[in-house]
Amino acid sequence: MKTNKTLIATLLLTAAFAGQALAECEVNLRSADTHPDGYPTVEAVKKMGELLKERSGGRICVEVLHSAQLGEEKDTIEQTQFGVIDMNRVSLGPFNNIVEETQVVSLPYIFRSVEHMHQVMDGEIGQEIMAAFQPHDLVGLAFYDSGSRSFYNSQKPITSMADITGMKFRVMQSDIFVDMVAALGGNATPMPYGEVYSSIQTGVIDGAENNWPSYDSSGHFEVAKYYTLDEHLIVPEILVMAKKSWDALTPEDQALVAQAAKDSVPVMRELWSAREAESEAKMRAAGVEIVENVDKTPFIEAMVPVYEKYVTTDKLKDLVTRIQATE
Ligand code: GTR
Repeated sequence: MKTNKTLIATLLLTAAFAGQALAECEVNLRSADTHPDGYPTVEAVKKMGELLKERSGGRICVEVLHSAQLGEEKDTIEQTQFGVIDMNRVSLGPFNNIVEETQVVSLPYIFRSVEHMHQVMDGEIGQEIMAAFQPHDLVGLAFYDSGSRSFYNSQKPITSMADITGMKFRVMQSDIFVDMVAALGGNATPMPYGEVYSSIQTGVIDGAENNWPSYDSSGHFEVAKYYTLDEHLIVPEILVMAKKSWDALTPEDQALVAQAAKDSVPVMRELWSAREAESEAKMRAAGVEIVENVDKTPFIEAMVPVYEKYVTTDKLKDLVTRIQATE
């Protein structure tokens, strides 16, 4: 009897604490991510949530819905614009057809290195691109890393551009990437990330392109073991918030959100570097055939028509010139 009473008391106390914890969380920001739990982007947004909860005295929480629980990137972007999803961590690639300014940082070989990309995104140009999300009902909070993307396929080692002729690749949902593959002599199919594994497996496509951590965590290496380090894209990623969710916050809380997002960037960069090295080592150990010293010059030269097609307005021309001039 006594034990029962203790048990009931304990249960009541636990329930009271749980209730209190929930009640404290006045605002719960749901954040989408296509990547699995533990991936650097997912962990960085969780970290942002921890900082925010702490600094708001437990009032504002972030719930990261990873593993594409809320859908594929293109759909979650729309839902974030509508305010159905509060926050979203996405590549800038799928934004190309919505926010024109993101096209310049999605151009192949626009960045000479990840350091060059950091210089650009951490400075004035990054701020301008961030501001360009506002008219599309989104508030840009932070840019994250994504290393560099290279081609992989199930058929053969790609040692030069000529090997790409006639091959079929999946690309992210943006016209630039379709034209990029065409300029190299291949065929591209824009497709949601979640469909790539089975499409390679069933031979609908020969391969895709991505960075080491995505190639690893998606399991694509299991069905496409030839990876060529041509590093054609260094596309930054972004954490955005629905304007609707942003407007529902007080200016003080908006400042807390912005600061927590900013503070998650160095955390993300550290997680990213570690994960990139870890995934690369894992892929090598798994027997992936890597083509390392591919001559990038023909790849770079082949991109001239892509730049000509997309860099057409004065605004975009100016951005490209300033990016190229950034040390
Ligand atoms: C990853 C990126 C994702 C997604 C994916 C893709 O590198 O982090 O946000 O864009 O690539 O290829 O769809």
